[in-house]
Amino acid sequence: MARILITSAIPYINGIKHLGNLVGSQLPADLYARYQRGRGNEVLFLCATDEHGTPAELAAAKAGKPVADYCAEMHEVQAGIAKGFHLSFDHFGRSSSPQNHVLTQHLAVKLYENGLIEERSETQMYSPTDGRFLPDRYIEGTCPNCGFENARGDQCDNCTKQLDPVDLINPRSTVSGATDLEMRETKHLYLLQSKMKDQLEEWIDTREGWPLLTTSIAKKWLTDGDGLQDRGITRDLNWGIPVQFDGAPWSGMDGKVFYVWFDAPIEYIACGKEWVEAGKGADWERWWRTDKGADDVSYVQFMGKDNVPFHTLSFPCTMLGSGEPWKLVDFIKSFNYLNYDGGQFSTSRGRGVFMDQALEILPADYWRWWLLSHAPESSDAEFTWENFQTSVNKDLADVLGNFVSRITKFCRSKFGEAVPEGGEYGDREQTLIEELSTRIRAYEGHMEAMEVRKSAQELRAIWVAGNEYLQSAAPWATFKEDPEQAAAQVRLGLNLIRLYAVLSMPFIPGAATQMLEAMGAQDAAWPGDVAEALSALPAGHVFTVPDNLFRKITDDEREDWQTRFAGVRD
Ligand code: B3M
Ligand code: ZN
Repeated sequence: MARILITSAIPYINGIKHLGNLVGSQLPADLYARYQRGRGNEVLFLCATDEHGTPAELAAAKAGKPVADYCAEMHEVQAGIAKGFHLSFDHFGRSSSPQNHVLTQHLAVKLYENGLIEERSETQMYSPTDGRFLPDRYIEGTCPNCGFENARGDQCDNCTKQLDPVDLINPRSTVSGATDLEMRETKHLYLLQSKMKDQLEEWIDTREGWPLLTTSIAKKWLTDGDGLQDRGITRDLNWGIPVQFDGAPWSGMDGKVFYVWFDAPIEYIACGKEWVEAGKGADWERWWRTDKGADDVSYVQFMGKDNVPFHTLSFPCTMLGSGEPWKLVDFIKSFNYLNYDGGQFSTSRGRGVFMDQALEILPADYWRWWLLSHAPESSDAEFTWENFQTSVNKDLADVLGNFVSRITKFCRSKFGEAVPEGGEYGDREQTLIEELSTRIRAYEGHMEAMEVRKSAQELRAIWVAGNEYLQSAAPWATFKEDPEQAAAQVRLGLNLIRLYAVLSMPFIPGAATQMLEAMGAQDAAWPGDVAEALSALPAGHVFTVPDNLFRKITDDEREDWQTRFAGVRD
């Protein structure tokens, strides 16, 4: 039994994520976790909310809440939605957890002791009125380029020019509106990534079978311009993991916290500790420390392409640079972007479908199926309502749903709600078994390789094969001349439902569970020999006819939703 550690990029705490975010990390990670569990492997699947940084502080201020309260509430909201989408995390942690505070501070000390963290002095905007240094996004003023009056310290939203706070005309604090800002000298910690360049390059070069999308991004950062840059890892914020703490080897860092991208990936590990301390697991080090058994763990990370540099360079720099035996990632599965109906999803303009809204209009499986079968793997992908309607109505309702409904209803009307005896399987059945054997092995290969779209295509072909069999065997016609043979065909069909449930569980866990329950199946083991799997439900085994598994999306609904999600969410 293999041991597989899976992490999904951890979603920012501010606000509810859209479907593009979901398909870029959490959903494919869940697909893989469910598949590996289905294969009988030991899986630890971790995710969390990413709670630090300016966006969290600003969102809390906008909501008129203390940031700790805001994060606690939003964590619950995101956890509830994740549950609604059947995301099967073993633990959904929080980057603001005490465990992450301890581990982040510990790793910073290790890096400092190893000469990989350095104090640097710089001048920065200070607001005497607010009594604090202001990060770029807390300063606004007039853009020197276009005259826009509300340009931010880091960028002008009107002309998009990248700015430095000192460039702004009449700068003011967005905290208090104060204009008496001055430049003052302050210290920050820098992670000396440049010193780790060779070690990181060697590590990346020795990763086997990494997708080009992943390695090319990492290589670009390693070699472009002057090569890998050192990075400031502290910020002047109140909310976050304090840089000044008991036992810190530096001083004068009061009022500063670690940069959100420094502590967020460390939360992957801290989440393992949270999992144990929540009473859900026994030993996190077995997964995370190579000196404690994690040597034979296979570790896979899922994320959108914009997160790749942090996971191929910054985080490995922290891990390797600590000199401690941390488990490093074995495979990074990264995704392109999902666009929405001719444009982009936009959180600020409320354009596109957000996770909570999706669940309000349709069950999770409909979304899971469309998103996964159209995952933006080799290029960006686009959500359109027409395409969504077609996929749901054809793949789910016409192919899978119809198969289940026809066979169970026909059996009930002719043989009652128990698997009929009938004769042996004949040629037609043998042909089907052979086709299914080939397809199931192909499906396994694609799932192992995390080829999400190809897996979905193969699964669909497996459903289609059953439908075509039913169409040609036509037990309703056979029944008139040869009820024995019709009974055997129905027995096969009912067994196929159970098999489909097992194979479909990673994609559509809601419907798959319904199918298993209707079949009264105790055994949901992954199929080895297909002929054997198709005799799991013996003659006499009792089942029930399930409610319709999927309903069709009407043209009216499609048009209605298209208008509703076109933009501007309140
Ligand atoms: N929260 C960015 C994102 O959600 C960031 C990922 C952190 S992974 C350690 O895209
Ligand atoms: Zn401007």
